[in-house]
Amino acid sequence: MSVPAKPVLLTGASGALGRQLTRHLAQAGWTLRLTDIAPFPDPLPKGARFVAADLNDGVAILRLAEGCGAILHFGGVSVERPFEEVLGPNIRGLYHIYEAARREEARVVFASSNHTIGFHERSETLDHDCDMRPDGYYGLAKAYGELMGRLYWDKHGVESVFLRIGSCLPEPVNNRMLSTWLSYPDLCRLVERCVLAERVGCAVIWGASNNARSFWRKDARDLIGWAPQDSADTFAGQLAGKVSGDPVEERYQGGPFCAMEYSRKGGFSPKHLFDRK
Ligand code: 15L
Repeated sequence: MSVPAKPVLLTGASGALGRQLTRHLAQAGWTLRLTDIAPFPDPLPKGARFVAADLNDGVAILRLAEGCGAILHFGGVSVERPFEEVLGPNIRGLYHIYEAARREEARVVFASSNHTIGFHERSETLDHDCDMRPDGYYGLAKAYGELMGRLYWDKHGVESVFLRIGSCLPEPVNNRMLSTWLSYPDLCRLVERCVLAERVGCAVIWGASNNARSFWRKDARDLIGWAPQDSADTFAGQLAGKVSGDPVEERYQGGPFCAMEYSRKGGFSPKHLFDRK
């Protein structure tokens, strides 16, 4: 595997995905600048240094990005939370990341999420250019991030890859994840390609392994040269019946995030004026 010419900044390095990426990319010989608001819990691998920082602190982010050729932005709140908790790290923080990328002429690989489109029904198969239908403040902030990247591409030529990550865990744990699961090795290979690909422009990739039950179809994977090698299909026997029993959760792609604080009255009646189906 090749090594990028410049150091790579990874935010959210102390989180589950950040730790996987750190191990994998350091092993491949990459020079990594790691950051997170929480301390890095593992021994620091060769070629990596860690500086704790809050994404709200624009000056700290600009300093961290100095001389970097790519920013892997995996930091911020990673689950559904009240708006005020999401606002700082996920909205203001994104602005700091994109300002740093503009200054350094760096490429951004943004850990977006399936929760940008969570209110599409599970019966739909989506392409990268489908409507955004966020299922909470977290998904909304990820949608904002993708649009922020679009703005910086159109106005400043900052390249971005938006990874709409499904469920990135060691193994799928329920029926929904037979569609949404992304293995750690597939994630690592995907991020590698996002950085090493010659040109990416402003691209969306569905972050899911090669799952037969996938909700998602077209994206920019051929452009960056990535094909997932793992699949949730091998877990189908044990997980097919593993459902929550919540009708909102089971109806929509975003699953449990859709059901949180759900208060729409009248169930799914077609009488709803704004129902699109
Ligand atoms: C995400 O975006 C979350 O970060 C993660 O915690 C999972 O809930 C995942 O989506 C999912 O939808 O399974």
